[in-house]
Amino acid sequence: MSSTWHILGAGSLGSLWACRLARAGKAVRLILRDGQRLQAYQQAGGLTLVEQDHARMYAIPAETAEGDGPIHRLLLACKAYDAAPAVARLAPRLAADAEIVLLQNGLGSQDEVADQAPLARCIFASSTEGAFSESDWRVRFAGQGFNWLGDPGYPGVPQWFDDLHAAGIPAQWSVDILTRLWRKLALNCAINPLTVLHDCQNGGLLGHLDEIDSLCAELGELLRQCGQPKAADDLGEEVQRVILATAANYSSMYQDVRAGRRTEVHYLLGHACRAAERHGMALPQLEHLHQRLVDNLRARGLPCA
Ligand code: NAD
Ligand code: KPL
Repeated sequence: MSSTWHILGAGSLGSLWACRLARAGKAVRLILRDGQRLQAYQQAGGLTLVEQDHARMYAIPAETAEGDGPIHRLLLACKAYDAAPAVARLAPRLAADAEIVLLQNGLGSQDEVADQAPLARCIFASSTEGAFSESDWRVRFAGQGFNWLGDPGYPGVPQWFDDLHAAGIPAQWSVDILTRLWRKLALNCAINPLTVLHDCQNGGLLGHLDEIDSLCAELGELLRQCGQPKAADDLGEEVQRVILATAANYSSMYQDVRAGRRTEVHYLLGHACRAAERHGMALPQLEHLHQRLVDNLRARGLPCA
């Protein structure tokens, strides 16, 4: 099996992973959107990773989805709404033993990807690392964090897992990756939409703790109904801890809305509301929050799914 890391998406997290793996001497190839992006990348000469005040360029080879050769190991580092279409384009190149690492936040996109690549092993990831693009092909590592990876269908650790440690990517194999993803989704549902609706930093939500408490109660009910009771444990307390620890930050959804970018609402609050509906649950606070967010996004001319 080839040991090349194909990385789709040279945005924030994709570039962060690509540069660290390349720095550790691992074989990496970027997959870019189209010929125009490929040409622009080749003119730039590589990806630049900025850590504190140190910037270094990595001349990582790149191609488009239509490039040659089979793909055995794919890191999918695009937004949740781009994940399934991206894999559909790559499907003809996926080897029979292909493994796909899914870096998407939220839930729902993982199943959409699995539908496009039914033979591939899909490994789900949940990341608390932070990175953002300063400009094209230049990414700043903005926040130390951690990565949990796991496969809900099969507990075996992939043979390449040590590549991550060798590359300085903090990671742990997790047999309860779905619990982690649900917990993060619940935190994002309790915090991110309200920062958009109240137009505030995370800390601004300290003035709306009643609203957050009732949302957390409904989210807890939903998690238990979805077979994720551990993800519901002390949810309200953790939401408050995260709000305090990130009081001066703007949530990722707030930043997307402010920049006029599409949000991942469909895979966060949207996913929670669809799961509640599937279970025949009435969760009025959550549904009302979703409706207010959808109206807000629509009024700004942004996609609401
Ligand atoms: P990003 O928008 O910075 O990067 C995504 C990249 O994928 C873009 O460059 C885009 O052009 C590219 N892309 C999309 N479709 C493509 C295709 N078909 N072919 C080739 N390239 C394609 O996004 P990001 O911030 O890196 O986020 C990726 C995922 O990681 C999201 O789900 C996000 O919520 C999650 N996440 C991000 C961070 C962070 O700090 N940035 C932290 C935790 C989780
Ligand atoms: O993950 C976050 C985000 O902004 O997306 C936090 C900081 C937890 C807020 O929900």
